[in-house]
Amino acid sequence: MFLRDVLEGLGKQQKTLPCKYLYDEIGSRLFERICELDDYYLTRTEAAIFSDNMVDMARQIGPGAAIVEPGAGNCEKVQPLLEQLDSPRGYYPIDISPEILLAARARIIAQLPDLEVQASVGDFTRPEVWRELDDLAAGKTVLFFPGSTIGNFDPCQAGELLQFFATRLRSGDAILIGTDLVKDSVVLERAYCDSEHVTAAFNKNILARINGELDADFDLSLFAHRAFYHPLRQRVEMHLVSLKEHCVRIAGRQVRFAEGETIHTENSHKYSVTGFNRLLDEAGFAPIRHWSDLQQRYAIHYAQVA
Ligand code: AVJ
Repeated sequence: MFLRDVLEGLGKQQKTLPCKYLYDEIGSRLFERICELDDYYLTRTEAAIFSDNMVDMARQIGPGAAIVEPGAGNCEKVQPLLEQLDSPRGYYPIDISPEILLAARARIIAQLPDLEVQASVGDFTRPEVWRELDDLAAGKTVLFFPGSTIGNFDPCQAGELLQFFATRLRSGDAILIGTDLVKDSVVLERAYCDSEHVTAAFNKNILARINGELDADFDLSLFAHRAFYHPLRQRVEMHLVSLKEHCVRIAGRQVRFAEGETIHTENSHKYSVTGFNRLLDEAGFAPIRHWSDLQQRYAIHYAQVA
């Protein structure tokens, strides 16, 4: 529950907020704008890897596959794949934002009228939303998990999530998953601290959301966006820094902020190809191959349930 998660996160020594709450309708739209920024190379690079290798990927997946997409959002990335695949069985997007998901579903149905499309609204890390997909007709299922979404989870949780995915699948089923690669910290930090301040607005929106939904009085002008690469943890951390000592009221409770104290709002983990293959392997997916860009900024992995 939102209130419980917020109070729990802000009650910790290092204050945190679960990053999934960044993605309400406004947050999801801000994130779409981030994806179009020059500084945010991830989306563009991934799209280029897909378009350069789509025929190859469709051949690797083979005919009659069902595509399940956890965290599908606007479902735009999957479209070229669905068009390239040999007679796909169906497309099953899952997302927590019903507005964006249902609009996307209508668009896909209009563009690919012969394809079965069934959208599930919910948190894809919870078993409930997968129950509706339990009886997908026999045949190969491929999880489509682009966008480096897996990077939001720390490696331990990421391994657990992949394992959770693997147990939802049958032998021979597969995952097509995008990961941002470890690289120069200047390039990484520019991607999360963009010159147009869209990421700052995206980060602060979580406070606006708490104000709107939980009867709180965060003053957004008292917080600054901060993002930095942590080389040992191999992740970009996103924080909101309190600019002075003050108190915030949330649903009748007081939360105190010291000057310079931060709320840790998101992690974006980076992997090497070998590091990610190890994670896949430990989770029950045999890594088959990967595609990357010339600059080795980003990788798309294909792995199969043993
Ligand atoms: C949606 C998790 C892939 O980590 O790059 C982008 C989220 N946060 N800018 C990422 C994000 C700030 C994004 N992912």
